[in-house]
Amino acid sequence: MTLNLFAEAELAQPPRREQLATQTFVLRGFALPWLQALLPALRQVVAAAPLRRMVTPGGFTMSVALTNCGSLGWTTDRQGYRYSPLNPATAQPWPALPDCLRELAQQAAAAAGFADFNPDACLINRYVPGARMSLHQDKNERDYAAPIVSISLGLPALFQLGGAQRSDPSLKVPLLHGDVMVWGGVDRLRFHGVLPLKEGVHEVMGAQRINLTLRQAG
Ligand code: MD6
Ligand code: FE
Repeated sequence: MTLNLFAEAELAQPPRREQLATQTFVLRGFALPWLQALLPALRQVVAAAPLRRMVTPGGFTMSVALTNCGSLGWTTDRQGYRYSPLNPATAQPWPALPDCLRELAQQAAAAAGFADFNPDACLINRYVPGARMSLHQDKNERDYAAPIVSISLGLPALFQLGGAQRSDPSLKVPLLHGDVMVWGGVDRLRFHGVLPLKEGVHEVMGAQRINLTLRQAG
């Protein structure tokens, strides 16, 4: 019998960790081993709390459709951005955070140097080709000490990682199916965004990108 030592060595590699800034990391492929459990759990979440294009305080309809799971969910309407325990579309609590998603987020945070991450909110963003997220800071969480764990699924995206000022130059980071980005600490308030999604069909996820961001919001 011939052993394919190269293939075995590759399987045994820990996921690659790229450092983008002092406390910003991309863990390449980190989510892949969780997907068999995670994808059915996400389907249940989305069935109970359908993805919806929400309106910004400025009156624009977002190109990204979103929903949430966890005890708090991020929403926007003409009144502003906020975290709420209820889904405004149904007046029901958001679906619970699946255990596999909490474990994945905790392990990713730990791999990036953030111990004891205990998320209470997971924002689920769905991008179809052309959808984008303009530069913003994440400032609706109560405590900036906790990191944010961001999981990318489906079509590749170009993530813009900027600085403390909107006008600072930004790094363009490709995020692929299964990649997990973790950032916090001194990088917590960096401006960031996602460039318009390119056309394509992903073999597992179809013609879309799903991004999950887990936080300690409350
Ligand atoms: C996205 N992500 O990747 C949008 N925010 O689709 C975010 O806006 C984001 O990935 C804070 C921390 C991580 C993120
Ligand atoms: Fe953000």
